[in-house]
Amino acid sequence: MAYTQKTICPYDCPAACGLLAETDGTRLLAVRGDKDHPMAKGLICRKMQSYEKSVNSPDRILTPLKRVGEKGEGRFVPITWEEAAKEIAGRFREILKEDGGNAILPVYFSGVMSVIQRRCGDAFFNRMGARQLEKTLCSSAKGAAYKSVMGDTGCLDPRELKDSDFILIWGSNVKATRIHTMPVLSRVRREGKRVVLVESCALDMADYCDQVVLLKPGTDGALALAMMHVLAEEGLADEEYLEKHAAGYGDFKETLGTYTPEWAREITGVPAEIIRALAREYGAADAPAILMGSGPSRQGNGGMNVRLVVILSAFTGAWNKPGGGFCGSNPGAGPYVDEARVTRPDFRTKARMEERRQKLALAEKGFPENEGEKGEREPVNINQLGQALCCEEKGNRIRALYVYGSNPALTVSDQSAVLKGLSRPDLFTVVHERFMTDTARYGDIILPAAFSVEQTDCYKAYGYCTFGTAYRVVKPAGQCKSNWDTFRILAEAMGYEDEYFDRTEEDVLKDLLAHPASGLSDISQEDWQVLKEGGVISTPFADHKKFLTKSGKIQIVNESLADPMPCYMENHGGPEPLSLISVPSLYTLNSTFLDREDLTGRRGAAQVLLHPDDGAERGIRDGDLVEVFNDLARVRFKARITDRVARGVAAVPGVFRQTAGGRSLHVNALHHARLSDMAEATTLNDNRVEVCRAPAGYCDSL
Ligand SMILES: Nc1nc2c(c(=O)[nH]1)N[C@H]1C(S)=C(S)[C@@H](COP(=O)(O)OP(=O)(O)OC[C@H]3O[C@@H](n4cnc5c(=O)[nH]c(N)nc54)[C@H](O)[C@@H]3O)O[C@H]1N2
Ligand SMILES: Nc1nc2c(c(=O)[nH]1)N[C@H]1C(S)=C(S)[C@@H](COP(=O)(O)OP(=O)(O)OC[C@H]3O[C@@H](n4cnc5c(=O)[nH]c(N)nc54)[C@H](O)[C@@H]3O)O[C@H]1N2
Ligand code: SF4
Ligand SMILES: [Mo]
Repeated sequence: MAYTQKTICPYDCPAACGLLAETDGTRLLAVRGDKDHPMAKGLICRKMQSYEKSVNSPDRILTPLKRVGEKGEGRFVPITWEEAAKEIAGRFREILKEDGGNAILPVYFSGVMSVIQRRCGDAFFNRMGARQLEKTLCSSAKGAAYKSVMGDTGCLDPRELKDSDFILIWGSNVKATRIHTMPVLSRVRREGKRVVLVESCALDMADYCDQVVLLKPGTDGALALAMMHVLAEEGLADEEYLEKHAAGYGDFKETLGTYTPEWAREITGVPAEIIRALAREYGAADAPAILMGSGPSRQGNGGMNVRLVVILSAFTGAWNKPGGGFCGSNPGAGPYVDEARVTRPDFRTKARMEERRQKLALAEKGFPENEGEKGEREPVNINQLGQALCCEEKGNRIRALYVYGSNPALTVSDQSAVLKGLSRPDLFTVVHERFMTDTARYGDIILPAAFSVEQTDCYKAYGYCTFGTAYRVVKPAGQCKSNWDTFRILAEAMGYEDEYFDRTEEDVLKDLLAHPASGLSDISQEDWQVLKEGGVISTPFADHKKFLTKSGKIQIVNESLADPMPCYMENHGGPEPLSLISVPSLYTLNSTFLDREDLTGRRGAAQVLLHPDDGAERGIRDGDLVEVFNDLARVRFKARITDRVARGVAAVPGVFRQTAGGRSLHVNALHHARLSDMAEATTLNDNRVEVCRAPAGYCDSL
């Protein structure tokens, strides 16, 4: 008989929606939104409305596999878990002995956004003393920039936007990535308040805004500076508030003189009168809110851009008013749970000590010191994975790669370098996956991964003040295993005897709840009951009037930064005439959901969006097959001509399979592996390209 059980969406999305899973005890039959969820109230996106199609997909990997073809070819044979674990542990032990932990690199990112399944591999690889990964593939520059101004002060929870009287959406495709904010936008507009969009590509959002300001990518800082110039010049900045609550306002104000709207026009492409009018409207509002996405931060100057927009959000004293301020960073009072109980940084110290003991023992026996072993190497930045895998330097060579919860062959910059690295015959690659992804095709061993409904975990929504627990709904299909269970098996094969690896994921969840961290320590008995049984609770909104910075003030000037005084900074740029940016697709989530033809079919062919003037200049018409190229690669797309992108922009929605339509490379092949000014983060929106019509004879099935 069918019944329902509460669960939580595991994907990389700010909402972590509550779901009701319908099951007969063995199969997931259907999924719908949970009306009891304190924020989503039953609203979920179209991607998850048929989650059972993914969970029950005939394309799932159901047994461990061993490669028999060439790397990337996709030919494998089934093996048992015992065989797989023995081979993996054998290879890892051999590499550890010869080159130490530096030569083994674990890669995970955002496949599953929970606490236990996402982070448990850290404990296993800490125990091994493996190479560390700098996980800055998404919004780290934005987070660091926000923190540099606001410290640990929580930003607005999107639910608070209902009280705002002017909403400025700054570089966010809300319809795709923040669907729960759409009703709030309609509501404030119905009340006669305005919503303005500052974007480089307004394809999905233009219909939901009163005005669209299209600017050149990477120039957000110039627009923010010019707006602050107008606010200061016309007495619209709240000077009393800023003198009292912001550090460095006086000095910053003195720098604003040169940042006129006319100056910004040259950089942003936005007419000076529009900048002036936008600043005046923003300055006249009582509680204006800026809702910022991560797109503008994925630039060589991304940190500075965000810093300036965050400062703008405080310039009129809006943080003092309900609904006013900044939305789009971390709103919660978390971290709710003590993640170190899962990640076990102490295991790394233990591993290092063991390594040192072994070395001393060898030295005593008269063995020469291993040439390659020079202590712990710098972590590998995930944005430079291709470079790291291709590096031949002695002692720095990665010999084994273990990928889980990520599909770097499609999502990391400089795709050609990533694929070249993955193709290395001497690289031992393990991929723990649910589907035969483009990364899995390069695996030596593939382990079959469980879905969220087949495992137990807890989730903090990163864009809202909610926290929840979800217990296993159905048994894993075939021989699939959760990350937790997989690392337990591998730990046993490695001979790790720590009590930690004896526990079940349910034990770990119990342990986390028994040691709550801030945000969970003083919740009500009813809320504890919800978490015990599986469900989501609301946690308090942050206090936006108390600034959790070192000085207790908003840090306009921050002496701890390379550039203490905020200023205009250029991005990396390049010689080609067009700026290439990525836009989240309505139908997929990075490379997740590529298994779902109902979604990818509606998404259609890989497109590049061009402004009509840019199309006309190149003789490109809507629907033409085109090549987008720069010094790194040439990649084919279907052109879509629209005045909803800024002049000078080539915008690419979504992530596409390497093998789709006979293509071998996709948009990430056009991305340099350069890093941002803050947090060494991705600069996937900071690449220049040229576009031309594809030469005749091209295959037209994209
Ligand atoms: N449907 C769907 N939902 C998703 C995702 C998805 O792919 N699809 N991705 C998930 C993930 S991983 C994340 S991180 C979140 C948030 O995902 P993000 O990637 O942060 O996306 P958004 O904030 O919605 O949108 C970024 C916007 O920035 C714009 N942009 C790019 N460069 C610039 C620039 O220089 N200046 C300005 N002003 N705008 C620019 C793009 O046009 C785009 O509309 O969404 C999550 N939710
Ligand atoms: N061109 C372009 N590139 C991008 C972006 C873009 O918008 N455009 N977005 C960037 C951003 S914001 C992000 S966050 C990154 C995301 O990049 P990735 O971290 O690579 O995320 P996904 O592409 O969603 O791939 C996640 C994989 O994890 C697997 N998975 C899911 N759950 C589990 C699990 O429980 N266990 C295991 N072992 N595997 C699991 C899924 O099957 C899927 O293949 O991509 C970045 N790259
Ligand atoms: S992908 Fe986002 S909007 Fe869709 S169900 Fe999951 S958390 Fe909710
Ligand atoms: Mo992301």
